[in-house]
Amino acid sequence: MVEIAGAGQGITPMELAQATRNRGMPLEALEHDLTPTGLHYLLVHFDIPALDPASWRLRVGGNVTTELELTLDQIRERPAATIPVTLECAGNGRARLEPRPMTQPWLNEAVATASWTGTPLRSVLEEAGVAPNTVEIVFTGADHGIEGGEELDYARSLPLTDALRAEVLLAYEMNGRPLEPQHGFPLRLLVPGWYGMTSVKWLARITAVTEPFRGLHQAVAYHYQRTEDDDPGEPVTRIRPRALMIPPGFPDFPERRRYVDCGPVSIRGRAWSGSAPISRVEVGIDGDWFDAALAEPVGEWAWRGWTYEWEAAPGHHVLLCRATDETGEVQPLEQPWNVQGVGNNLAQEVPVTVR
Ligand SMILES: Nc1nc2c(c(=O)[nH]1)N[C@H]1C(S)=C(S)[C@@H](COP(=O)(O)O)O[C@H]1N2
Ligand SMILES: [Mo]
Repeated sequence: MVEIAGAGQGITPMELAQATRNRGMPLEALEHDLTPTGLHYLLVHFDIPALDPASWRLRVGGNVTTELELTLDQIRERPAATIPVTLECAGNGRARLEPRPMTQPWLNEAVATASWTGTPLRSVLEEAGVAPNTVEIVFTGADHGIEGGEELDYARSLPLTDALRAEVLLAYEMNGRPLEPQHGFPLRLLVPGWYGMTSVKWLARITAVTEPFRGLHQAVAYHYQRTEDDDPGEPVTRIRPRALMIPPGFPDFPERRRYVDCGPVSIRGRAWSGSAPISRVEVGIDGDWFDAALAEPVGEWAWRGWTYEWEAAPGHHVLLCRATDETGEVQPLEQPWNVQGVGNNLAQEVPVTVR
């Protein structure tokens, strides 16, 4: 399904068309605890649907005792929760893989943190009365297209136990305002801790099912496939640990190499993991590793800041950073290659010239 670039093959017009539709978060925006909405990364497979909130309905059905049809106002009247959540695209880091899987060519910037407001999914499922033999809940978006040779709506499922977790929201506000069209207006699923594909935008239907959902975005896409032909791969689920630094100093244009003055340089960034809290961030300088100081997390499901004070000596240097979470998982220093280019949390590398 995903083609692999040939040796030395540059970015193709198809990849460029993806990249100009799907923006990343400029890494200097790691400065903000909560990413301003206009700087939040964006990923849209098909077209952004224009949905009329007056006629839009959320339909809840399938293996339930009571089918529901909810208006946006009815959803907004339900109990609400607001939580900061770090979202990251499973394809983040893809364009740094060698050879390169040829779809949305993210470098490191497909991540952001917003404050999301919505109603817990659990209470809606309880009201519908999910029948006991239900295995998964399927979430279908209002967007439609062709992918993998098949015409379909964007749709993903969650095991029932994950769907019932308290932090899973049906979100209608981002950073205190109604969702922008590109982020799923009027309503999206928000699954903290999981890679972004799980958080279905432009939500139209929620369906309880008795067999695992086999839709393309669930059963084929978002798998850690080692080979295209004989390995379906393990499904992509929670976000792997990652630290990113704000590239220090200032850049040149268009190369974006960094320049700093010699002396003390404060290196700062953010780190997150979808499985467990971040326990350690290390900064690599010309091959040696040093512990960074950790700030309080922005929230249970959001990134935490870190800083390292570097005494910069004149010359060319390579800075790296890597995170470890409380499960002991640490970012790799060699690429975790796979066919679809998902979950590449290879440590970030920033070349710097000190003047
Ligand atoms: N309906 C629908 N939901 C979707 C997508 C999509 O294309 N259609 N993209 C998914 C992917 S791959 C990601 S990474 C996140 C991105 O969310 P954002 O654009 O709000 O940052 O939305 C997810 N939800
Ligand atoms: Mo994604």
